[in-house]
Amino acid sequence: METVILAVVIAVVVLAVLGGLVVGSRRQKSLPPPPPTTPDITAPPTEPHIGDEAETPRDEPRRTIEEVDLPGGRASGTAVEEPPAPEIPELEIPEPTEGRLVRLRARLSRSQNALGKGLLTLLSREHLDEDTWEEIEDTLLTADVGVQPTQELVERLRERVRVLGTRTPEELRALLRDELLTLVGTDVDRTVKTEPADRKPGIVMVVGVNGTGKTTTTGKLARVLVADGRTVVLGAADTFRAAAADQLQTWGERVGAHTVRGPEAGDPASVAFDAVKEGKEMGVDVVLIDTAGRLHTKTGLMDELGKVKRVVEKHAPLDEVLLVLDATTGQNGLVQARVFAEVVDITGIVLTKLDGTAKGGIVVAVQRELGVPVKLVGLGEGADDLAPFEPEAFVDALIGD
Ligand SMILES: Nc1nc2c(ncn2[C@@H]2O[C@H](COP(=O)(O)OP(=O)(O)O)[C@@H](O)[C@H]2O)c(=O)[nH]1
Ligand SMILES: [Mg+2]
Repeated sequence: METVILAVVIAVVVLAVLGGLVVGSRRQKSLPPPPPTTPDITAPPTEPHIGDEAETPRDEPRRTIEEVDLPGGRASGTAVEEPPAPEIPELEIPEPTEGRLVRLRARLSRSQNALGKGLLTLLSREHLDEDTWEEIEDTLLTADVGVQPTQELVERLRERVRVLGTRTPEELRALLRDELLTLVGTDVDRTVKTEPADRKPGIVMVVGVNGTGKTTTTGKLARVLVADGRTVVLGAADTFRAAAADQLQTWGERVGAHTVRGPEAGDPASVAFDAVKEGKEMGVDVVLIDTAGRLHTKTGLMDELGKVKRVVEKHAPLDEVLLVLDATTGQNGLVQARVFAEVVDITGIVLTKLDGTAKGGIVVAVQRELGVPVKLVGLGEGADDLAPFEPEAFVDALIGD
């Protein structure tokens, strides 16, 4: 009798468990979580336990192979307990630099609409009266071309339009293109000097106010050089935050460029010195030095940048000092430019964030201000969104096809 009762009890328990499993697996079916579009790397790796197959915890969708995206493409379906061993990053092959500005010309659409199209529309008016010329002037000023260049351009346009008499849209376009090109300047050497004839490595220092895009530009420039077949060492002379050096190092690792860094809050000049020293020892072609821009007083700036320059030049003279300016800051950028130019000899300008502004005329203004050519332009946050500045391609982008 007792054995019968025991058998019944066991049977009931077994049925209850099986029932639970069935319900569990049904529940699982009714729970297909939409696969997240981005992998949740914060979720702990799941380890199979008894019962896992039957029921998925509702608060934690099971990860599938597609959802796991390990760096370096080492995705695998097996869950691991240990964090993955440090990856040797796969080297990227940057895009060739040839024709980048043409590829990125659509990014100048804001400037194109505000400046190029605006001017063409105004010039196409049947009667070019005083008011229209004033509007043309305003358009140029609003695009940050600057007062002096604006007056020059308007004067020349007025004269040429008068001589022309009747005008076709093609004639006007050609005329405007010509005059804008004259303002931007076609006869200046805009190559970034990285290869002195008599020694290696070439030394480039990147300066500018915090947030203008110095580190990004240094990283992008490293890619440009690598794309052109050169070897590069990076010097992280922004020692204010470890994150700044990390940021630069990440850029370097992507293309196989070694980054020299010092202790946090260490001496920027000695990092720069060491970078050139290591570059020499490694026999690389170019050393790029990223600097800090977090300098509140002109004296502080003088002291620090001046010292970096002096110390580096114990190795060899700097081949290029690039001033990075944020095109969206307009006249403020010009004030900054002036201060930097007093501290170090700027040899080239990098205008960043031209993709986010209608003020493409700043190219003209800043060259006038410093008497130094714009050599590179930043047209986006992408790794290859830095282009050599070509006046023709730039003006063509402004006035459209
Ligand atoms: N849209 C756009 N953003 C840029 C460009 N250049 C840099 N940036 C962004 O500007 C921010 C500051 O850049 P960073 O290099 O850290 O500036 P730094 O403080 O001068 O070193 C970052 O978010 C960059 O992605 C550009 O040409 N276009
Ligand atoms: Mg920086």
